[in-house]
Amino acid sequence: MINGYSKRWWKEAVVYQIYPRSFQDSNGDGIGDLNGITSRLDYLKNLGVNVIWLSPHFDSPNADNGYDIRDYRKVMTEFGTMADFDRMLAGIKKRHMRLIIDLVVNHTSDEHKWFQESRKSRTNPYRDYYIWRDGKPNPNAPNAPGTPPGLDPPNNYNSFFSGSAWQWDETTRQFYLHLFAVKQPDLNWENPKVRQEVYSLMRFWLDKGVDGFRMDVIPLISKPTGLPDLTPGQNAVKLWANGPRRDEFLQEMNREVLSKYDDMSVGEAIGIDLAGTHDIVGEERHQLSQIFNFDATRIGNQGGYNYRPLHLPELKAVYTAHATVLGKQDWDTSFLSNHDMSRVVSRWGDTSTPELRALSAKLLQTMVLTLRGTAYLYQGDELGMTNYPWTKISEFNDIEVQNRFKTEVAQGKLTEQQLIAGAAAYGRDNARTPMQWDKSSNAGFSKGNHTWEPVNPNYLEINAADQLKDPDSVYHYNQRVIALRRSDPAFIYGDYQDLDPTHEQVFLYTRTLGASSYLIVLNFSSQPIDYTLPPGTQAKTLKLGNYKDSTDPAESTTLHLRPREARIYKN
Ligand code: TEU
Ligand code: CA
Repeated sequence: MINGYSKRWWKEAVVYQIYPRSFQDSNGDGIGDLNGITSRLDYLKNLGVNVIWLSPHFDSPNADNGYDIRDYRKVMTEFGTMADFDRMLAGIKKRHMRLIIDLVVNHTSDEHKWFQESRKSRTNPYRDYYIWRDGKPNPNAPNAPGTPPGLDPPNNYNSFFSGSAWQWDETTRQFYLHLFAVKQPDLNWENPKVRQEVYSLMRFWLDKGVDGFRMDVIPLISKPTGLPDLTPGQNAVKLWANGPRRDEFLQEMNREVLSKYDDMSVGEAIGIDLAGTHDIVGEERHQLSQIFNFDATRIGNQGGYNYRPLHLPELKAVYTAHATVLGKQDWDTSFLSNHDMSRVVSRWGDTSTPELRALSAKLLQTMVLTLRGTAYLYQGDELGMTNYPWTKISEFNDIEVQNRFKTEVAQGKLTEQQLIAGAAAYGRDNARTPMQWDKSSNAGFSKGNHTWEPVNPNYLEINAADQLKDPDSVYHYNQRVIALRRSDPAFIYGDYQDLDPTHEQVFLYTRTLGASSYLIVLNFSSQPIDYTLPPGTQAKTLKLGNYKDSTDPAESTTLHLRPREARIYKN
């Protein structure tokens, strides 16, 4: 035990998320692949990350870029073969890194053989692998495309990807549930056969040497009893994420699989608030190791792609709440980005000049790497990669954008320009443009003449090759912060305290473990600030900063902070 926490490898990890489609193409088809990842393992090892989270690599028709799985035991053809996977895994292990893969078992692809069988007849043995219901008679039914005259869907649930969450199937004249795309039918976890199929596929990958799972929308697996209509104003995701058998299923998964391996599990816990976190991650609950709780990253979200500007005290309040509500039995995560979000430096940094962009990227990564919990970095953030300059609806690959265009824009709820502006600022495609490796064509991502997402034209200014040669680059700065974090357990198991919760520009907090205490100072504004430390606060030895030099002598009580300046002091 350290400071009341049990010591675990996954608590000390710095995880790097790879979205394989956009990481490195090795065969010139413009799509990233597993051999491409293998060719970049030294880059990751040298960065200092020690766990890789691989977004889905399984066989998929890519309705949702791999989050619609057609065969859980087959590698997606575009990504390579099982031999390529084994070679990648061996390369990861050889470098003393670990691999967690993406477990997407709330739903499958509609092309999965289970669903192909399920939809054949109401008596098919696979029928109850999914959630089928009769429609509700309604003589005035709007007869939406694909639904029969005189019937409404079984209830009023809407999909995350626009439109009803129910799809009519003419063959058996019932609707099936899909909380996401039509091509992503929800599995029926009430069916013990489904659960055993999931546990079996989990063992298949764990027995190959995989070190655990990121679990896609895992709180949604237990559907509300009777699938009742949502009442006006009711939060659908909260209802779906807190079903009656969720914890029972997760405890069964832990008992039958997770507890039998030295693995980690991180749940993508949409719909779970801080108060509900212990139920899933508490060590005595024997469910998951940790969850992604989106309190921080969803700050300012006003629905869809509408966000208020970041108000720093609101963000600080989230971290203090986590530090006070979560006990020593509950492990947290620290992240600001993933494949479902815009680039964090464009979202919460200043990209108006190359200098401010680099400073902002370093500042944001400093925060992720010094807050409480397992740290997660998203591919490209270690370079300060930015949003792409989207201009047309047709440029967006994301089904979320395309479906909003087909529904909300078609229905006049928002204009095409509004959708383009929203998706350009906050859409998921921003995180999915190809990694920017060097100045060669397609930023070194692909030797092909077409890439599946456009390469950001700023690859000439932002690319790994240039940054590997520049000791003051965002990449090397990340390397130094990761090394500092790894050098002292205070950053892992230390207590957290916010020393100035109301300040609107400066984030000032400590990480303390016994005699070891660090002061982290972050100027979130692009203006210089003469910041007087709260009484009794010390800034003794500057260990690391995102400016080349420090203007303030040791033990200063007023810090002359420069725009987007980050400093880590050891006291
Ligand atoms: O994301 C679930 C999820 O909540 C996101 O769809 C989010 O609501 C949305 O993107 C906000 O813009 C997981 C995966 O991370 C995502 O890539 C998949 O599309 C989704 O589940 C379905 O598998
Ligand atoms: Ca390829």
